[in-house]
Amino acid sequence: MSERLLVTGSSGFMGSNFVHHTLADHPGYSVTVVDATTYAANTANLEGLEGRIDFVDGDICNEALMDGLMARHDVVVNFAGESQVDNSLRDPDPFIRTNILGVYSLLKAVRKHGRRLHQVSSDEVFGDMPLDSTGEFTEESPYRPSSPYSATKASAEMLIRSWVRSFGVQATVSNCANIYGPRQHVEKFVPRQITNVLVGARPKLYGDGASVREWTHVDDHSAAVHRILEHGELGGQYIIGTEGGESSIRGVLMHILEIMGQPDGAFDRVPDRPGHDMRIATDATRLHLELGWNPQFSNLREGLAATVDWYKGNPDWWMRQKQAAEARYSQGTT
Ligand code: TDX
Repeated sequence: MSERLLVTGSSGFMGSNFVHHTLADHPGYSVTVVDATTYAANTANLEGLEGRIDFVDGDICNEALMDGLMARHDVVVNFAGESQVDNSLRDPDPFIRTNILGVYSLLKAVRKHGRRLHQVSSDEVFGDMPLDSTGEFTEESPYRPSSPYSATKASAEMLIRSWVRSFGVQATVSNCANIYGPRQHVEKFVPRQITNVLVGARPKLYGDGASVREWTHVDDHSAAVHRILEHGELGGQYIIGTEGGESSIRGVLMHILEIMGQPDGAFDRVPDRPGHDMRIATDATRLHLELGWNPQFSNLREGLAATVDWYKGNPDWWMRQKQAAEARYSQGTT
């Protein structure tokens, strides 16, 4: 019998990529998807998969729904969550609810039915490092979240750890860096700037753009999660990061401007994000050595060029959410 996989947050950027990846490369799974269709979802992301997967419209905070779903699935991969730092600064409520209480609801169902949970978490749980630092976060690093967003992701991980230890729940956690690629919501840095250029607006750089992140392509992220599902140690934690993928935000913007034929000064500086994480860098050695995962997209410029092409070719996908996202930015802290 095939393994029965439940994917939450399946209509978002990373969740939908994972569903496509699963159907293409891991035919041993039967797949059910569940999504609350918040602003971050786009039902077009799973178009064409009717008949190949089961669709459920629902919220991970709905305990009765999660209980019923876990009764008939073997493993749940949780992509559902609020993920934009700036939104969490404007209103932390949905973050507390979905990112903490939603994971609590999943834990209850997984525990009751003796199933497995994989939690998609963030490298932002570790906080940041000074810009002139050279170290990298590992799975052993202390948790020092800076924003309401990262505090809720860290909280969920704490719940999971304690459920593993106290109740023997089968769970794994991955911490990814900044993921980019096709179908990412335009509130995030890379698609925001690409679509700004496409609509004739200027890209927006927080402060001087010196903050540093590590960049991983979404296809590589999906492959890494499958490695963990297949070979990961239960109760284990794996950082997903791309060696050599570290770049300042300004550096990423310079690539985008060059790829899109813009002069390198064609952007606006806007006030910095409060509490802004300066440098986040991770060490994914455990995933490489123990599970043999290696990213396919190791050249950031090439990955960005392919991403620019996707946004150029799919204005209908992003135009509506662009207006809504920019309206949110215009009332916000940044
Ligand atoms: O318009 C912008 N201008 C800008 O300079 C935006 C939206 C962002 N930035 C800066 C802030 C960050 O230094 O770019 C960097 C990246 O910003 P985001 O895309 O908002 O991502 P970040 O805050 O780094 O968090 C991301 O990485 C970890 C994801 O949003 C998280 O969900 C993930 O867990």
